[in-house]
Amino acid sequence: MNMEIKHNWSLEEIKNIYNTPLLELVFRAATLHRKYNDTAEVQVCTLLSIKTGGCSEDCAYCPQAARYSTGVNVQALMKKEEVLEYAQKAKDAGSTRFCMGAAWREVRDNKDFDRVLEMVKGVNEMGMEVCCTLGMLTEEQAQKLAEAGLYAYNHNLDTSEDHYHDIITTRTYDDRLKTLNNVRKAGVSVCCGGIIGLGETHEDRIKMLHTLATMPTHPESVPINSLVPVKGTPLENNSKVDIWDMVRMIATARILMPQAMVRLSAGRNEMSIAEQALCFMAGANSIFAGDKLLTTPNPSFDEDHQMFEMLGLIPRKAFKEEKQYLHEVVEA
Ligand code: SAM
Ligand code: DTB
Ligand code: SF4
Repeated sequence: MNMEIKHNWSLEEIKNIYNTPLLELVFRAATLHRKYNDTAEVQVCTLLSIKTGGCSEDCAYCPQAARYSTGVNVQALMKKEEVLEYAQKAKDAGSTRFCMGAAWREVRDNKDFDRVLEMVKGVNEMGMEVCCTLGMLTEEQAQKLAEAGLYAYNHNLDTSEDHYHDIITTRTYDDRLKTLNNVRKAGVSVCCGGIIGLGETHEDRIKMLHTLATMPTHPESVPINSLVPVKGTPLENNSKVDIWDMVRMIATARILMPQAMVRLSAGRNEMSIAEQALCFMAGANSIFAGDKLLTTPNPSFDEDHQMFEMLGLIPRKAFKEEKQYLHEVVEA
């Protein structure tokens, strides 16, 4: 493990970083970003919802929860062949990571899970980094996914432990941490971040970053989502996230976890190129590409291609950090 990477951040230290005057904060984050990463490179990940809607959980932000009327069409688990076709299209469009999302509370040991394992195997064989986000996992399930060739698992903390109960009541923060631990133990790369715009305080954001940055091994990817308010969800009327809050969050995450891929995730559809450029300047180096996230709109491949040209950014190659990453897992 790189000894320069700090894991014992105090809340006070994080608060001071988060509250630094914005341009100074961006400058500090950009400086660290240049030290640890190739700033021209941005990882392009494609998301596909392989099982949509009808979820039993009550996550207040989520259009896929069965209990809210959001107009999302419920769709059973897709066929493997269909998923592999999407993966090939994503690869042809320059994506190096393919992330499959399922609206499940948790994975169950049944035929559907066997099919997901087959999908993981297929995408891995295509030479892409395979990621899944399927809800809670046991240690054995994480192990099976790893054996099938899973590269990363996305499981977000979403908000601080204190604010969690106001957003989700059907599981606990501890459940989330247990799954993350199971993923880590299986040697799978961890993708874990959160959402801003849920009605949380600055203190909540600082606490969530504290939980992430004090993990014994930092998540390899940290997605920062800004709430996409969806009609029919309890948070449909939440106000739009201020771009400066997004920049502040990304810059702080970059300073705390300098080697992580910080992902500018949900919310890009509402942002101008200039706003996104500020986020890249502040240390974001990963995006979700394709005109749909899971159920909500996202900029098209063409729009993103133009943005990359304009800003001089290049898509990062797959498996680039593999050796270094495996080394860290062994030491974790
Ligand atoms: N069911 C699985 C789970 O909850 O882990 C996987 C899919 S879930 C949709 C993945 C993540 O998407 C959530 O943890 C949340 O961070 C993000 N998300 C969902 N709806 C969102 C929204 N409306 N705006 C921003 N992010 C959202
Ligand atoms: C993450 O942090 N953001 C992505 C991915 N992980 C799975 C999901 C965003 C979903 C936004 C709402 C939707 O499109 O349904
Ligand atoms: Fe279900 Fe995941 Fe949506 Fe929560 S975030 S309702 S667990 S799909």
